[in-house]
Amino acid sequence: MSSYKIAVIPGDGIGKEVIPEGIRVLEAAAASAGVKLSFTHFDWSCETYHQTGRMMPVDGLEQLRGFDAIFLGAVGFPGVPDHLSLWGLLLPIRRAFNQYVNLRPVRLFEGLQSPLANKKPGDIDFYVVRENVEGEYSAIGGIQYEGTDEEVVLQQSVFTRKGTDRILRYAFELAQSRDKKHLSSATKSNGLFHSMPYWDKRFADMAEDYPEVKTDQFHIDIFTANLVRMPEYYDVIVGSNLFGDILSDLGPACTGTIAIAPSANINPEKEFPSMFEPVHGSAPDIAGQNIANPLGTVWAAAMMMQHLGNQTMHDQIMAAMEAVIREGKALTRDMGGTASTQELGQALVDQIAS
Ligand code: GGG
Repeated sequence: MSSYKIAVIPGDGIGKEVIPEGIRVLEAAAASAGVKLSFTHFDWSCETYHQTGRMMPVDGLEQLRGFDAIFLGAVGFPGVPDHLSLWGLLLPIRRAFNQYVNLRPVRLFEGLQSPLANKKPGDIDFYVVRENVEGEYSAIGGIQYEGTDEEVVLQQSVFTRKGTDRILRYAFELAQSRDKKHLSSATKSNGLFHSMPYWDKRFADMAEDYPEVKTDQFHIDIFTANLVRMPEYYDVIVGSNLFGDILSDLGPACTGTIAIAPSANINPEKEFPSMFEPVHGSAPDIAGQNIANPLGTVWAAAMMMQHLGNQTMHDQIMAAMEAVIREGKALTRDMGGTASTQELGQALVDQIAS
C-alpha cells in the first residue's frame, strides 16, 4: 500500500475552513484507491505571530523537511502587516525547499459562467508558470531619511541566470508536451531596463531548442488586456514572480471565480517537499461564515497527489469536482449557488464514494 506523510498548515482566515474540506476529499479518494495518508497539523498563523512574535517556530522549516508534501491554506490577517506574515511563513517555505516553479492551471469548467461574453468550456484552458523564488519578490532594499521629506525607498529585484533559465525550461517543456504547443512570455522590457530585456533574451535563445513550440512575448500591460479579450489564445504562460502572480489571479477571474484556482509550489527535482495551496488568500471579509469555496484547495490536493505519483487519486478528485460543478446543486455563492463550504465538501466526498 502506498503511503504519504503530509504536513498541513491551515494558516489564517478561510484557510482554516477550506483545508478540512480538502482533507476530507483526500481521505475519501485515498480510501477508494487503497492509499494511506497521514496528516500532521501545524498551527502556524497570524495568531502564532501575536503570541510569539513569529509566524512559525525558529525550527519550523526543519520540522517540515521530512514530509512528502505540504498542504497550505492561506496566510495573512488584519493586525499583522501582510509583508511580515508572507515573509514569515509562505515565502521562507518556497525558498528553503527550492520550490522554484509555481504551476497554476486555469480552466473554465462546464457549469460555471465566465464573466466574458460567449466563452464556453474548452475556450479557457491554460497554465501559468510563475517563477517562485526570486524576481520582484525580494526583501533587498531599505528606507533612508525615514520620516522626513527626503524619504528614499529602494526595492531591489533579483534575476539570476540559473533562476531565469530553469523556469523558462520548465515552461518550454510543458508547452512542448501539450497539443497547442504555444508558450507566451509576459515581461515589461520597455520600462524595466535590465531584468526584463534579460528575460526576453534568455527566452528567445531557449526557443531555438524548441522548434515545435510557437512562442510570443508581450508587455504585461497589453498581456492583461489580451487575456481578457481572448483567453482562448493562451496555452502556457510564463512570467516572473510578480507578473505570474497577477496573471494567475486574472486568469481564474475569467472563469467565473478566482476561488477555484490551485497553486502548486514545485521542487521539480523532488529533493524537498513541494507545497500545494489555493491561489486565493485568507479573505478576512468572509472568514468564519462557512461560505468559502473549497475548490481551489481541493484542486490543489489533486495536484499534490499527481506530484506524488498517484495519478489515480488525482483523476478521481478532478472527476468529482467536474461532476459536482456540472450538476450545480452544491455550489457556494461565488459560483452562483447557496451551499456552505462543508456542503460542497460533502458533495465531493459523496461523489467519490458513489
Ligand atoms: N493561499 C495562500 C495565500 O494566502 N495566498 C495569497 C497570497 O497573497 N500569496 C502570495 C503569493 O502567492 O505570492
